[in-house]
Amino acid sequence: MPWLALPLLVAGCTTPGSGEEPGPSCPDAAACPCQPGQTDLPDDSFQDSNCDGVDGTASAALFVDPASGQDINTGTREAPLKTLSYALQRVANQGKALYLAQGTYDEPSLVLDKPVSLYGGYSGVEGGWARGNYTTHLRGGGVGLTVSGLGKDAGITLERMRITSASATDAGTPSIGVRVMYSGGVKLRYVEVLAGAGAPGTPGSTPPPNLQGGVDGGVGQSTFQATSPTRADGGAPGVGGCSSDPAGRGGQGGDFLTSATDGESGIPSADGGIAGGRREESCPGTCQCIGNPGGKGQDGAEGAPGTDGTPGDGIGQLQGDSWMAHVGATGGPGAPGGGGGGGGGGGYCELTTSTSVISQGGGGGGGGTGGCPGMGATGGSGGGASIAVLLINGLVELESATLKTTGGGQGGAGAHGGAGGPGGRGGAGGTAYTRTSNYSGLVVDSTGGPGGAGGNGGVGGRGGHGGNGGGGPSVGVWCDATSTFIQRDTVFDLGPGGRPGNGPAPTGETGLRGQSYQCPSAP
Ligand SMILES: [Ca+2]
Repeated sequence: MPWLALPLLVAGCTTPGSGEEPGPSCPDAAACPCQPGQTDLPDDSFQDSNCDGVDGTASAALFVDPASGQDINTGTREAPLKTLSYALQRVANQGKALYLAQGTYDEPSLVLDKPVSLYGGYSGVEGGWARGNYTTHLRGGGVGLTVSGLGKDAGITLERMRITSASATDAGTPSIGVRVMYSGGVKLRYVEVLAGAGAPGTPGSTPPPNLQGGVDGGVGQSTFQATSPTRADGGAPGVGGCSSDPAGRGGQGGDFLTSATDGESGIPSADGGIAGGRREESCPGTCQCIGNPGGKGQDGAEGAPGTDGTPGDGIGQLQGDSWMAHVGATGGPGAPGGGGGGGGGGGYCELTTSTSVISQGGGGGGGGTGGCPGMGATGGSGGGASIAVLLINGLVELESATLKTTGGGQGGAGAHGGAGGPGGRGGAGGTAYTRTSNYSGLVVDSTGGPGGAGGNGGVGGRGGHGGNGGGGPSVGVWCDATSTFIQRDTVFDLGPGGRPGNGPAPTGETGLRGQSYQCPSAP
């Protein structure tokens, strides 16, 4: 019945009252008339194709308006809901899409876990639900929006929305604009995503100083009577403690016709004290005689510092359902301090005019052993990432999307290495007895030289500095091994990668900056 088909066509393509002549094509989409019963999805020319008064199908949607909606409402145009989270609970039972009015939706932990499309760009109640360049802004938390658990082909669209994530505040944590997990068939059209800044990384910590010192050297022997039966011995070196480098024994004091001896060297580099020389005096010119003192042993060498921890990278890794920073390595322990040198023995004294008037020198003190090594400091953690779209087992299609990142956080500074313990103290040199005698009617005092003090053990080497954390990455799309995305006309506007930590260890890596990371090339 062709006569019946023609009037239907005419009616279907004529806007009542416009007088517009129908045509097969209606070339100007905005002027194209509506037809009741026609399929009407929200489209790019904002066309009401089924004459129900909105772009899209009012009966297939719940309406949400943050300005004038109420969550006790039914979700119609006249009585819209207020929050996305409540609308998502409601829509799960009805299988509808959500039509979103302009305005800001402050919903910090929104999870889209039902196969529901979100269409923004509506004016809302005040504007009669016209659709156009109205800004629908979902302002989320550390993750702007999570899409989760929709299976391989959810068949959903997020359209004409601005989705922002808050800058991260907990040290080293990321800010992620949109996270799609375990969901495929997710399309983002005319969506602007802005990830906030990643948080700065955690600094490392310096361990407490190692209080364990070296072992003290022994005291040199003193001469204790007018004529000691034996020479004064040098003090024993300290033995034990952390250091395996021996300290030096003190030198022996001098005796009549026998020179004092030098102190032994400490290992690796502390010289022993020089022996005091014999000193002669004649009387009556001076009726007092003092032997030359032994030299002090040299202090032990400070232990070498530990190796610095290697810096963390500026990439980090996925962990569970999120991203985590890497940490700079802990520094190595320092080396123990070296042993102190022994003190030199004291010289003896004699009167040239009488070999019977002599006195012995004291023994040198023993060297102390080195102090215990300092511990390495812990490294700084990396700065948090700024990721516009994170995909974990996600398959996403981007069309005319704008992906922005604010930038990665600065890496935490590796800490200073811990201080080493003090060296053992060198032993004191032995003192010498003063001998008083009469010689040809004169009173003569003669005193041997005192022994030199032993050298102190070296300070333990400080621990290595902790590695500096890397800067946080700044990435448009980050994929795990099971994710990919395809895109058309995507604009990337990426903030900088974070700066590395600035501790004393070598500089770390600046945060990675790139449009995508580990995403396979589009099929
Ligand atoms: Ca419509």
